[in-house]
Amino acid sequence: MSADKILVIGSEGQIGTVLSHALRDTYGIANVITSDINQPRKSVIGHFEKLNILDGERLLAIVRKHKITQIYHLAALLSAKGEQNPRQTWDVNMNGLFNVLEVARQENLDKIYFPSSIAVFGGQTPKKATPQFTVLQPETMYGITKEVGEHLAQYYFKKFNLDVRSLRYPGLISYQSLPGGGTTDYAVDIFHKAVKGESYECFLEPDTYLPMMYMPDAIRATIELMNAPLDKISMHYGYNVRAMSFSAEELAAEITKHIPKFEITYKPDFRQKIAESWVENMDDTYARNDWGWQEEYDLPAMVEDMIVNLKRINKQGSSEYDEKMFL
Ligand code: NAD
Ligand code: AKB
Repeated sequence: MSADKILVIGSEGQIGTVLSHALRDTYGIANVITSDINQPRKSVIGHFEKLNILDGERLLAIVRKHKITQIYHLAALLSAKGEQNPRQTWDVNMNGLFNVLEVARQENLDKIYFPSSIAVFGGQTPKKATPQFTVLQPETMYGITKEVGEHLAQYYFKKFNLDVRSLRYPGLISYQSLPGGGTTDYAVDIFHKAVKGESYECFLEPDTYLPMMYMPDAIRATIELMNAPLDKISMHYGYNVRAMSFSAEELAAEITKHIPKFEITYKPDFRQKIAESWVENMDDTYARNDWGWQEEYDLPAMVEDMIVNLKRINKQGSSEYDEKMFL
């Protein structure tokens, strides 16, 4: 493992802040280089490179400078932000991924991680126990870029032997970092209001079910997938991975077990239509059989952990990401 040198692209985002920390724990601070179009927060440790992923030459220079062997490519515009600027979403999500794959091919990198999403599914996809291989037909630009990205990942593996791996993440819930413009963001925002003793106005209908996952499970799934032997990886499309599914009213009910005065109201907006085009829960047999995926957090365990940690962070007087949050 000591020969691995990792570049995380999009390290300032919801996943990047937590994943970079976990990778540094595994590979050592000096072996994980973080990068983002935005400057890092002051408390981020380790080496950081400012990078717009659309600048392929700078990406190549960074890979050569640090002798990178693996890239975790997280930079993207998510579903809700993506619908506000579809063209930029295509550009960042597709050309950014293309730059990563091309540099990885030219420089003969060992492995690439590219996160896909439940956004690859569309209104024609079976909603329950959604199979790995099924009709996709995504209805957002974000989902379209994720579906094409999955095809590119499989293509680069077959054609160039580049080991690209991918997960179809559900909506991710974390206390360490805030989400960056998705449809599942309500399931994080709600906690920030609840622990402050405030009510929450939800932008989805009360009974819309979506697949969700707690960040510790998502980070573990990512690292387990990347560390699995190649002969256990039966495909380089995004693996379905399941942890929990709930509606906003079910989440609110679970929160009120800890914060009885918490109240939720509903004012659905354009994100409702996006959520309705996604699925309720996925069949993730391939992930379980191929590389042993098993979630740890269900809804009650996730809610309890979120509230405990957000209360602790609020008490420390810090609402922003900070290395201290991981202690
Ligand atoms: P985020 O929006 O929180 O973070 C994305 C990061 O990418 C940001 O720090 C942003 O500054 C950076 N970025 C944007 N444009 C860039 C560019 N041109 N060059 C370099 N950096 C750029 O997103 P996230 O939630 O951390 O998601 C990371 C990845 O995981 C994305 O590919 C997303 O599609 C995928 N994903 C996330 C979720 C989720 O619930 N968070 C679910 C499914 C898939
Ligand atoms: C979003 O809502 O856009 C993301 C995702 C599920 O990909 N959280």
